[in-house]
Amino acid sequence: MNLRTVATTPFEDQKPGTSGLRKSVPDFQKPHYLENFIQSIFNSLDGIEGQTLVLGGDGRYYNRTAIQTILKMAAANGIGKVLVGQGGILSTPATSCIIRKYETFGGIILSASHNPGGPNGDFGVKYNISNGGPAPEKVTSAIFEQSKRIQAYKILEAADINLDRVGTFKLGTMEVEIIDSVVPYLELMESLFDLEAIRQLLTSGKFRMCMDSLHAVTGPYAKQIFEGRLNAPKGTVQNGEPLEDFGGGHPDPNLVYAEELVELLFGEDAPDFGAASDGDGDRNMILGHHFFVTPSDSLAVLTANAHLVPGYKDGLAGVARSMPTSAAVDRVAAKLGIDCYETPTGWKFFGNLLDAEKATLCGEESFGTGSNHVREKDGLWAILFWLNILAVTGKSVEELVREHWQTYGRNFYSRHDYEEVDKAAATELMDNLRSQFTPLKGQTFGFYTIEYADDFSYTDPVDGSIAEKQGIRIGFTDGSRIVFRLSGTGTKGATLRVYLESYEPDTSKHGEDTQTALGDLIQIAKDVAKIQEFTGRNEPTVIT
Ligand code: G16
Repeated sequence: MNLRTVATTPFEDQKPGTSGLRKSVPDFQKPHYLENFIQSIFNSLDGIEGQTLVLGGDGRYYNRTAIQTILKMAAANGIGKVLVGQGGILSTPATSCIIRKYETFGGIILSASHNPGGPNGDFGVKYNISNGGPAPEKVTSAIFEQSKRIQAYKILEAADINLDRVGTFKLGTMEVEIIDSVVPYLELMESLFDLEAIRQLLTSGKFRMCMDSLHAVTGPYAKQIFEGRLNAPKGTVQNGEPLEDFGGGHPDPNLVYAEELVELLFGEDAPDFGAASDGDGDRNMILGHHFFVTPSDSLAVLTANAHLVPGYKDGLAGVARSMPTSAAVDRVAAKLGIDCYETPTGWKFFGNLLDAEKATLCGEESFGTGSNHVREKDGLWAILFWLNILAVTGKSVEELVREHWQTYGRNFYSRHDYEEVDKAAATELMDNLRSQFTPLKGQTFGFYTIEYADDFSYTDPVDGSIAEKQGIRIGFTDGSRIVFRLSGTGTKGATLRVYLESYEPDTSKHGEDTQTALGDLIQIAKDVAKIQEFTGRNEPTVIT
């Protein structure tokens, strides 16, 4: 076995985005591209020699190839041991769970999350730190700095490791342990939820559920949990076989991309409960019989009912939501008398709040919900949380949500995405909005008067770090909001996200269609941001 030091030159585009480095597979296949980024991670981490790392991915195309390369580079860089998910598969929340359980130095997750896969799809690399969560900005910035001045990387010349056999192997002096990742994850779920109550619900003959893994990473986990441990009928998990191209689908659990599940839940003879998760298993979508739960409402409902769930029955330290997420959870927090934190988009911003025990539950409008049990959002955890509440209350999803609105009022909420627009035009649109902050204040559009217009900036209450320009907010005097952001996870052009929210306390109006209720705000957003003028588009590509 030979240790090689390979000369290389920097790539200029290795700046991690909202969640790690995401590029197309052909980008990652460029000679030295993956190696440069991995070496930059190793170079940026002090004291990594002799340490243990976790490594796995969502099973997308290039996962296995990348894992073999990373293992050989880890061995050449003096890493002591790497724990790898069997078959190279590890969901993002399971990776977080394993980092925490085995107290490893960190972990590398190979995923482009909800982005499509396959030879022309996307791939991604994310580094997680020892708390199990995404690397904070100071770490990702250090990695980026290393990537700009890299001149060489180290790699061991060795045969590939068999990723499919559980066991311990040697790669040079480094140990590689292939582990079954479902077992530690299931153990963690056992410690949080009343699985017996859920099992009784699922086997009662009176309740039917469908879980759609969208041919992505949660398939093996979901089958073992729902059809195995919880005795749900075979076939409860659909699209449960992880495929390298996700069966040609877009592994994003929303109303547009999880259409098979949506058709089922809104069709004739629909089941009582439907759920989906994304490419790497951290996102979730919750559906009831002919009913969609927005991620913002989901966070609020989980918070209001957490006392019914064993792992959270002693109360919540606090809650946190990303800024564009609706304020539904704020109302629950106020009633419970706990703090509610508003962070920038990106799960990494919750890490400090969770570590400092300031927040117990966290959530984002982008179909992410999680808690302090790991340091990532967790799709299957959210689904089990919902099932636990349904099992204890005996209510339907719709009943729970409607009763919630009766108590707290309804935050009508929607996100409009304009995908793959010209990057320069999208940047100009944002800059143009910024230039209008002062004149916009006090302007009236029909019933709505603008109270403030600003750029959201966040000071972390734990370490004082500051994140600026985290989305443009336009707030109205009645509490309604429009938020504009450019996505940090896309790989083609730019994606303009427009988040719309209005609050309705009047129960008699809670049945209104969301897009109708938000109609005026939708038009104001288009006019104020001059969306058509800058992007050439008048309608969004995805509405959730
Ligand atoms: C990532 C982050 C989330 C963020 C989402 C959307 O999710 O972990 O915190 O909300 O991206 O980000 P953006 O609006 O910038 O595209 P995931 O599931 O892609 O890892």
